[in-house]
Amino acid sequence: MMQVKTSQEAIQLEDRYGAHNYHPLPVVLNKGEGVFLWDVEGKQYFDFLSAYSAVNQGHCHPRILKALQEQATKLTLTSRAFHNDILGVYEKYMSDYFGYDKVLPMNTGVEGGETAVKLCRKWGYEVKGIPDNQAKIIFATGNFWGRTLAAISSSTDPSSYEGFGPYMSGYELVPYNDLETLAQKLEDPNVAGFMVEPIQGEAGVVVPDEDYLPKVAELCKAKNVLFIADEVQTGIARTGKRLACDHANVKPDILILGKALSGGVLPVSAVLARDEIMLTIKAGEHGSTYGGNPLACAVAMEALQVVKDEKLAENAERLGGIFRERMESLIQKSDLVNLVRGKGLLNAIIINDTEESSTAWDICIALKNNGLLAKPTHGNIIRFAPPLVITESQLHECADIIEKTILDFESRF
Ligand code: IF1
Repeated sequence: MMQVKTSQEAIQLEDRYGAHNYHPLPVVLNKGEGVFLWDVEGKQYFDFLSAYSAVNQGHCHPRILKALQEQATKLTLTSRAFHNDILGVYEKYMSDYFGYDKVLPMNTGVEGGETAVKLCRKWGYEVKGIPDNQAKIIFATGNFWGRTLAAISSSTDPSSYEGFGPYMSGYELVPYNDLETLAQKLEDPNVAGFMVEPIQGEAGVVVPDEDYLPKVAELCKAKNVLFIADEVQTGIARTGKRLACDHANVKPDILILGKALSGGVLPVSAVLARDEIMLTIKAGEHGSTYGGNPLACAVAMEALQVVKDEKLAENAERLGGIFRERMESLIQKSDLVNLVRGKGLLNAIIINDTEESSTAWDICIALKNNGLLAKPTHGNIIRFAPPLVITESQLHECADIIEKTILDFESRF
């Protein structure tokens, strides 16, 4: 097999033979361990993106790799045409861990979202009694739940939806964190569900008011509408609790998980719901070749056990507070940073420049040169999301790098 010798060579190969559907930071990685990544030339970095919160347990976690390796020598895939000896064990583990009657296993986060939308519509027709093909699902502006046509049909970000129409019908939009508009939309008897991120990731780590999620749950219950929480990015301890919804003590009717459900080892997603909702989908009405495969089951159970055993939610809660304090003190010293926001170890800083400016990107290049990898989301916002296994001293070391980089950057202009 061909081996690249330099970063340059790897980038050239991707440019020539790969679709140009991403614009990555100019760094070529070939090793990951815990909070660290190394590039082809051997330079070490702190990972402050965690593959968009898929590597909460740290890169190549030994326990998760061991679970993968052991299962891989026994049985990797049966498809759902037959039973196997680990799927039921996994389904019970997930139902107990998150407190739902049943789980529908899928692979990517967006397949989880698609599954939630199909369950919600089916429940709308069979349980709520919405006339056929009239079911509506409400989404919040600024949402991001993936790249399929059903997902981009709810998007308000032109870079997600432009050029891919026509779009899915039966969707309605309300402003995020706006209860009044949501209450108005819920008056429509054909509304089956409201799908929302407890904290909007791609929109730039937008944290809603304290009372938003509790009121969403209350309004949905009052109008017999399903509250669907997309915890693909905020779940699995990222925001300092098992789920971001746990901060608000609310339990969504449908819960969507992905990313760190597998600790960054292979794509695993899941949708959880009570029987009244889950059993509206009958045999042969939904599924996926790899959904719930034995490897995914083994890896996901170990990935979730690691979250519990290593108290990753508690660590994220504690260190997230310290990180935001460090950023607040940077804001005092810098005209370039306006604001820090987030929960647990899902945070972002807002750069004092226009969305169109390259400032945030240029700062991320400078951070890379100083040994820390992060990437802007939406122009002038830089997301900081390290693996939840980071230690307090490593966190301070990273905050030092961020502070030094931004103050040096500022002094140059
Ligand atoms: C890209 C964003 C983050 C997600 C939420 C579902 C999905 C995602 C809340 C779909 C996926 C990823 C997708 C990736 C970049 C990244 C991302 F910038 F795109 F929006 F994290 F914020 N729900 N987010 O964040 O999960 O199908 O990807 O497994 O597409 O560029 P997926």
